[in-house]
Amino acid sequence: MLNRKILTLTVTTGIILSALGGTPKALAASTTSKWEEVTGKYTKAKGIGHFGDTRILHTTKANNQYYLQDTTRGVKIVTYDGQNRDDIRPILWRDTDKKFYDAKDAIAVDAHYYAGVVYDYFKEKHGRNSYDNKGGIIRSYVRMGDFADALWAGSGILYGNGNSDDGIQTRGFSSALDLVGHEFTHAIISTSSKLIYKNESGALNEAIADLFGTLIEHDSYNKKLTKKKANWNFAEDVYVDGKTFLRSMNNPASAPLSINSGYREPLIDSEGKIHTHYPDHYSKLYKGTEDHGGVHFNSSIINKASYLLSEGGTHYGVNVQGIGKEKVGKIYYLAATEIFTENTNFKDARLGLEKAAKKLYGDNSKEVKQVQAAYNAVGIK
Ligand SMILES: [Ca+2]
Ligand SMILES: [Ca+2]
Ligand SMILES: [Zn+2]
Repeated sequence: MLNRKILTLTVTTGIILSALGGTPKALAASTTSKWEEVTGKYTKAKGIGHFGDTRILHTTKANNQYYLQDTTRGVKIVTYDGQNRDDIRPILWRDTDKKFYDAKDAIAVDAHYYAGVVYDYFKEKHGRNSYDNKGGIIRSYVRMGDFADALWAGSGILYGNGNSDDGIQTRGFSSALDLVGHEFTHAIISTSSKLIYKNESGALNEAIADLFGTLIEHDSYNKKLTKKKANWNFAEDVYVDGKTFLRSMNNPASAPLSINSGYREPLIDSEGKIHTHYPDHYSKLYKGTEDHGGVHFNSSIINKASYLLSEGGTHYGVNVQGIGKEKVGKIYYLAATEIFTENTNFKDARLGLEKAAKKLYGDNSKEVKQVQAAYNAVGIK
């Protein structure tokens, strides 16, 4: 029943269930009172994820079982089993022989391992200790039954098993590192700028989540943690066909609108304008009430600007010289955690990013000029 409820909510909100959309009551109750905990001995174990990579897992040994509880990062990182039940009774994911090698383990292995990768990225690159910068417990919750989505639910990340709804086969939603990073970034925003999940501030929230998910994917590839080449598409690893993706940061129009369950073609806004592709310019902004005011749609305008700022290019006749992923990460991180506020809109976002770039690189730096160029290119002036 609860799964059904979550499913209904996520169908209307797209890929995440936001703070504004609300957390299902039963889930909120179980996150505060029923998350299982164990005390025991720190132990390294191994597991195999969705793509066959063997991962080192940090676990806790207790009662001759090995639990997915990593006490080496922040307070801890824990991964729970939803047991494909209709109600929520999270128990720690466990194994008896330290080898999380069964096919059913893959979703838990990837969730647990990638939570650590994401934690490490923000610690190393931005000095942040977990999403709240206080070492907050990172909870992942997998085996949610027939539920094809991932979401940040206020106190944990929930990953669906995947299914073949809409004729498109999806695998466990913890399989995509960019998606794991995306949900974790929502958690960071929820404890810092608190961008309201509606209209432009909500789309900005979505875009920042896409950006860090993608930067983490690239960082992971550079560190050789994964063999799969990094890219600027989003959530592609979830799709079994190997070619579908949810969104594209470099070429928003290349992602099919129909994939995101929040949008059905044609998307018609309150001014009667028909939207057939994700927008890459402010003149293509969706104005309407679907999906909290198009938060997973209008985010593509910011996504394109973020991509241009990193990699460069000419867009609508405006040339942008890329400053690279490291600097883009620093500028957006500073803006998202210290400059943006709950109501920051796209124009404020440009100003906030300029401010961040000035603080980091100087008032007349090329970085500031390229922030301006990237936002000029997508029509945000
Ligand atoms: Ca085993
Ligand atoms: Ca990707
Ligand atoms: Zn999201």
